[in-house]
Amino acid sequence: MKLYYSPGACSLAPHIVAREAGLSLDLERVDLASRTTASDRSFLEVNPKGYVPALQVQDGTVMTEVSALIQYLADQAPQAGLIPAAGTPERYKVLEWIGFIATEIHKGFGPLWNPTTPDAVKQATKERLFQRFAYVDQQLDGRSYLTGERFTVADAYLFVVVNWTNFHGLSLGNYPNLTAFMARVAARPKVQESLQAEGLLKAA
Ligand SMILES: N[C@@H](CCC(=O)N[C@@H](CS)C(=O)NCC(=O)O)C(=O)O
Repeated sequence: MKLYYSPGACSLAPHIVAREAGLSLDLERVDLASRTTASDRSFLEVNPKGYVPALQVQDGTVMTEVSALIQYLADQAPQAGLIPAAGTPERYKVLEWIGFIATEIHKGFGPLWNPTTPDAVKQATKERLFQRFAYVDQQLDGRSYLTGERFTVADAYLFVVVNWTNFHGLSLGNYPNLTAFMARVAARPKVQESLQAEGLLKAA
């Protein structure tokens, strides 16, 4: 399998899930500005939507959308326990979190990435994100991960998007449970490996 990624982007979520699942994964970097892959191919030929992540699986099929990829990868290695079995109430709880993270947090950052966004809109965007962080912080009270003591694909996704606070100067100071969660996930060996592979950590 090959994952098309950009360092630190939402493609880091399927990257982490693949490593946590023990799956073998090739990585190909994408320059999002020019939409060109590291092998000098137009990325639009890979994913006509033009954004990462894209995952090319064994038979050559290309799959896209973080929400689909993290479930697909976790389902390839059920023994890793990264997602509850399909059809169980626990699975729907993880799906609920994935939906929340995708639409309220991942896309909630959107205006902050656009240099032409007016300051007032940026401020409103930050306030809305803080409301979402407050909810997550409350949900994490007394538990290590979103659904309890077991790390799931939803935790990988949450970690990646909340990490963007570092790019936009958003403090997590008011959210101690979320802050502890970020440190807990960052300390996982497979997360460290993923960050290192994307050039986001200095080699030891
Ligand atoms: N709906 C897509 C959104 C993916 C997305 O937002 N990708 C960003 C990086 S995090 C990107 O590649 N942006 C560049 C662009 O849209 O041109 C998903 O959930 O996978």
